[in-house]
Amino acid sequence: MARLTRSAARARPPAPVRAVHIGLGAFHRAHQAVHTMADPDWGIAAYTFRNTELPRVLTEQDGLYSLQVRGDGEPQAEIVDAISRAHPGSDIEQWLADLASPDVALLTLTITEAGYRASGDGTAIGRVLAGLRERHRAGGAPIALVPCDNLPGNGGVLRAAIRTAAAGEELAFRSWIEDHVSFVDTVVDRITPATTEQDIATAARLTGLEDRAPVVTEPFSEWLLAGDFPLGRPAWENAGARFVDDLAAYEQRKLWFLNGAHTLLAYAGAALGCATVDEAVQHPVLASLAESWWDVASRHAALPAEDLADYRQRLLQRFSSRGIRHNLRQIAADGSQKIPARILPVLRAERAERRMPEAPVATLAGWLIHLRDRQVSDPRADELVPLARSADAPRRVLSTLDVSLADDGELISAVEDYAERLRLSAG
Ligand code: CS2
Repeated sequence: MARLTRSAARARPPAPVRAVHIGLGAFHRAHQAVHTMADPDWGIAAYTFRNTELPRVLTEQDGLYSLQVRGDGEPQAEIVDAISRAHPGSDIEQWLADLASPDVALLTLTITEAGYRASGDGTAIGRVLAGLRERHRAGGAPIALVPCDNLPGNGGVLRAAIRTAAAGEELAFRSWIEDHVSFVDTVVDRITPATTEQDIATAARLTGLEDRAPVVTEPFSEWLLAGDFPLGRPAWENAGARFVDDLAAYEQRKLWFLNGAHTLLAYAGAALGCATVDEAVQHPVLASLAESWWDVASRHAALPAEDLADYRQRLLQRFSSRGIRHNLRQIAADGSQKIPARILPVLRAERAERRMPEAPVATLAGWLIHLRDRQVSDPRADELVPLARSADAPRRVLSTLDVSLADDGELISAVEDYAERLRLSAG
């Protein structure tokens, strides 16, 4: 079988690089790259500082890969041709040259929630700062920075991270950042689990070509953006992106309803023996916990009740899809970075009204069990795992997220009791 390349796939030649991406993984390839493909004048230079295998494989395939869109019927495969070049993070020279280029108008980022916390050499924020420094030196064309991670106010979060990292830099550079770098806020949505060996076999069957880097995703896709693009942008709206003035209400809907339910299912679901999202939503206890989470979140969300009801309905369908095997373990990673955005705003609002909502309590209890019993992947694991195994664990673990919640004695006992309940039901 022929290898997937531009000539084998009869694809167009690579488009000129006008966008750079950092964090080349499955989600970027199912989301921003697909939107960019809708405008043939824009090509992406994509970088990853994590997985060195992927840029090599993509380079062998001229930047191409197949996207398997799995709904209820037979999966559909399309070849995505938006990536003109793929680079490992060790290509630092190329990275600096790309960011210095006035042909490049924007940088998109998928560096995970945790990526915005760390600065310094070798971190994503450190690389972005180095790139901006080079751009300033090379003439200082403006640029738009477009974070695509699940954080409230992600444009502002990125701006704050860059400002902090730039604190020791020259004044001229710092003022240039303030005046010429635009930080765009976004809400991104497309469920995209990690690719498996079986997906590679399916890609070959569907495309007739050997593709070693396919991506599997769902039919649903959403991208909402607010902010300026001083050197222009691809016509992402051709692929359904929407440009709005204020994202706050949509952000709540996405982060609380979708990601919050994911996090609930990841922890409570694993404690009850489930492995994937579709399995968890079939479990009667978890299904009713998800409904109760959506009821509670609806009380504090800004969008009209009918919008929220439709969104919930749609989420249930998306979560139940048999085509997408989304591992709870993947969602369970980095809880310390996810819970504050997804669960705590609603929990705080409920506690302020003296209610004790079951679903957030179940999430925290499940997280505690996860930290005690499983292999923990979290930037704060070294601190969290010993705390979770200590006496007084619920209070000490919660205090790492929010000290005021840790002072809430009723909440602490509720979490403790729920963890015991989950443990007993798991048998
Ligand atoms: C998930 C998200 O892994 C996780 O934490 O909740 O990756 C989720 O699938 C996406 O945000 C969907 O848009």
